[in-house]
Amino acid sequence: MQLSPAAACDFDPFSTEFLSDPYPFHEALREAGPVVRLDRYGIWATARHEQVVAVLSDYESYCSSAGVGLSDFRKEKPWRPPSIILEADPPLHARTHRVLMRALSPAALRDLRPVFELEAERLVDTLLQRREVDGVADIGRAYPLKVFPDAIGVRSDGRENLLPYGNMVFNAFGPPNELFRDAMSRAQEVIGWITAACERDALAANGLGRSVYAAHDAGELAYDEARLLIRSLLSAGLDTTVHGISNALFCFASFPDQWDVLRADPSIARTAFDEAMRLESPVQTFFRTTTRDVDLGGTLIGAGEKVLTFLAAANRDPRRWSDPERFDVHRRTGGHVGFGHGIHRCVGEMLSKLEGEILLAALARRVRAIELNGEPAPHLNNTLRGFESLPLVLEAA
Ligand code: OVV
Repeated sequence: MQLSPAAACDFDPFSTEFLSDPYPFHEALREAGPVVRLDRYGIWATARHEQVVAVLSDYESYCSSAGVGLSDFRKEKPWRPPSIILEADPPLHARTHRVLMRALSPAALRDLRPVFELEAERLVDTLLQRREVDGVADIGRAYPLKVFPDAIGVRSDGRENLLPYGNMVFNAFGPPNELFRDAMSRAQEVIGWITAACERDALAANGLGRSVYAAHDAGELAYDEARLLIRSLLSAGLDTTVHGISNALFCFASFPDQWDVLRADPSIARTAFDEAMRLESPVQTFFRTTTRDVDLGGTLIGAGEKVLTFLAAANRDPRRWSDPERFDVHRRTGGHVGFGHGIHRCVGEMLSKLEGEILLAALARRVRAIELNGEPAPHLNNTLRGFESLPLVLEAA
């Protein structure tokens, strides 16, 4: 193949302007070529589905152990000890991945369904007494903040540290900008609480967290590795689902005909949630680092370079999706990269879909209409897309 120079581009994908409304920038990035050069940070990037999948499929050429944010761990000290699953390559990754996949497998999650359903019904009871609600505070945060820490077995005191920690983690994948600095303002106490909450004795005996320590007891992991995997669950498991659920509500408020489709058949709630994760992906971006010279979409990239993959742009690439901006709960969502792709694909996918499916189905059975009740306010984060508030009116069925 003929190698061509990539288009240079001066967007800052971590600026307020970009993060507030990324989609016009995503389109420009996709149209600029299969690979672009982002001069401001001296990095490569791709916003097309084909190349994003190519990068994420080839974990030998595009590694994670140099960090999956802008910072190159080979040159800069990471802000915390690296994750031993997210920021790791095989063979370490294979060993830790196996443990978390088992801890979060469908079999492990089976007993959670009735608990999640009960909590969803309780939440809908209180929502319908109110009519005017905030889709973020009252639903998107309220539901995962109850069911997720309970499922893991996190201690009940101090749970208010969980979202600030996730906000730190996901801002830290970007540059050290104001978002990052603000998120880190209370870092010491938040990290202190998280560190303590990851210890075996801090976890409830019957939670999913303890099953990670069972792998330590079986000799698969060191104690400190088990602790770091609990930290991964607490890092990745809450902000993502908070925004996932809030963003799904935003999709339905923006496409009211699709709420009618779901109400007519709440059994499609899981696909509907997945379609929302395609259209309004909570995790917008991740980086990889090249381990050798590579040809990506006809552009030569040298070894040791950072490559930014725009997952959310790939999820709206018209080369892959028909009518990509349309929210269609009957769409065949397979192939979207909102949960990633390849060996690093989200290990919490089944847990997040259990939350999304159960909550959307409970709402669909009892809410006739979801309407916007004011301007949604974005929650800006260097990696996550979501809302700070989402004023809604819920009409009882
Ligand atoms: C997927 C993800 C996001 C953030 C943190 C982690 C993983 C982790 O392993 O700590």
